[in-house]
Amino acid sequence: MRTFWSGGGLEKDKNSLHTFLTRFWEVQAPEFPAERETERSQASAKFDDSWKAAAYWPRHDVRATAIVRRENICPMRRLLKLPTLKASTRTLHLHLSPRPPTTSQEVLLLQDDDAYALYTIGAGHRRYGRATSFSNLTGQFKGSSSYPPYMDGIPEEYYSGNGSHTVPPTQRRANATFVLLARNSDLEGVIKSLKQNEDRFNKKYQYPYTFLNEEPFSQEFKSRITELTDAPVTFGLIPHDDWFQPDWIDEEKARAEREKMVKNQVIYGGSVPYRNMCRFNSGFFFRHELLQNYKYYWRIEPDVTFFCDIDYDPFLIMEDQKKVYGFTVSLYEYEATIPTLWDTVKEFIHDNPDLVEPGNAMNFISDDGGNTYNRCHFWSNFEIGDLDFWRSEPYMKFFEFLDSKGGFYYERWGDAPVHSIGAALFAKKEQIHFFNDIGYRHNPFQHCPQGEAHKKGKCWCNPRDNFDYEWYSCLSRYDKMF
Ligand SMILES: Nc1nc2c(ncn2[C@@H]2O[C@H](COP(=O)(O)OP(=O)(O)OP(=O)(O)O)[C@@H](O)[C@H]2O)c(=O)[nH]1
Ligand SMILES: [Mg+2]
Repeated sequence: MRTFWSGGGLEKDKNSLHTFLTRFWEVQAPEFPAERETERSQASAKFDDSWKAAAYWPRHDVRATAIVRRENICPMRRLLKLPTLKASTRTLHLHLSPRPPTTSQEVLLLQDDDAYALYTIGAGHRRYGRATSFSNLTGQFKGSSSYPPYMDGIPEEYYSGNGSHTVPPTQRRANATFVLLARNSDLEGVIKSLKQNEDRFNKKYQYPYTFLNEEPFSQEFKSRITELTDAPVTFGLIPHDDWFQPDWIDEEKARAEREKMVKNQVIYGGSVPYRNMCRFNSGFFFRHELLQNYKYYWRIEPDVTFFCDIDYDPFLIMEDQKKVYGFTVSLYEYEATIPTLWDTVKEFIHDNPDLVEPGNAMNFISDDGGNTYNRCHFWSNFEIGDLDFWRSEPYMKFFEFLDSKGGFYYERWGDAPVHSIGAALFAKKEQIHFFNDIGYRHNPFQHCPQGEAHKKGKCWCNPRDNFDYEWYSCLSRYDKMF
């Protein structure tokens, strides 16, 4: 038996362990506790097993059989110091237990026929820290790039000093704005989001706000918003043709499809304004005249929650690390809203192979190299992105092609899958960033930073309520790409 103690942040280790499990082993047939049988069968019906056990860890007791990938047997034997792990041994029994000796420690028990090893990871034994943390173990398998870059955290120099309430106006800023698309009737929800954004982040940084609407904003809307912030605020009108259903859409056909969706209880299935909104966000907002001179944007929606202090400038991370898209939650799209979307995407790729970026994030959106769409997308109610990326030739051509098929109206293509597929095809995977330290909720899901990140951001969300590795989340697919 051998015990490894980790001194790194627990969260970092959890993520690394997760990568470790999903990346180097194929974890199969987890046995869920009896009381979770319903979830187990739902999960098996929908998703592959490889990430399932890890997705449930560490909140539940999970037993699973792991098949060690052949090429990893030797390095594993060395690293885990399991002398009996013979080259021929590929099956291990895993026990991921939520009941270690203390709450800050988690246990991973590996067993094969002859031996077992007990690994405890936790924050309590810093003396043995670095050399034995799971982050380091995973790093040793494939060099430092064997886990997603976000797990390294935001470099310390980006944090403004503890207790400082403002960032000097002379300090470097990005060319960036918040973007809020809203109706006058969204005012109360917008106020809630904006006040939190001010308190958690923008009071210090003073980035401007850009509001967009297809109708003029009311005087009440404008005054209630402007009194919330010292940052510049502008209110823009969306050009008619960028918003409303184009004339060339066959309205009879579109109406019939809407009625079908209503009958099938597809969310927003009967709504034309919702479709206008999805199409506008997919292909027009970044071309609005008020956004022309900006490079980066942060999208905010009504009624969202920001849980943590953001003491660094996410826009500078985007700029300095050449990121083009940032997210906090990812999940599966409703199939009923996008029946022909992927075929259309494939047609586009077939006709424009040169536009697809090498080193892209195809593995996030497809499990079979692009043949089918796995419905994973980044939840676009939160986005920090590069406006020039959307304005670039590949994405513009892509959007025009999708739009020409009419799927925004004949189906109900969302801006979330459209942006996500665009980002996955035309950016390098490293350019898509998971903002792990931004605690965020848009009902009904939330990302709550774990461990050190939770503490650092003084987050007020319950760390147990975190969507990251729940069964409907796609984050493990994102992790697996690296
Ligand atoms: N100007 C304008 N904005 C809209 C309209 N419909 C939606 N929006 C905005 O578009 C964004 C997305 O709309 P939501 O209603 O939040 O859609 P959702 O996030 O998919 O669904 P829920 O938030 O769960 O209702 C929000 O910022 C809305 O304020 C509209 O008809 N006009
Ligand atoms: Mg919303």
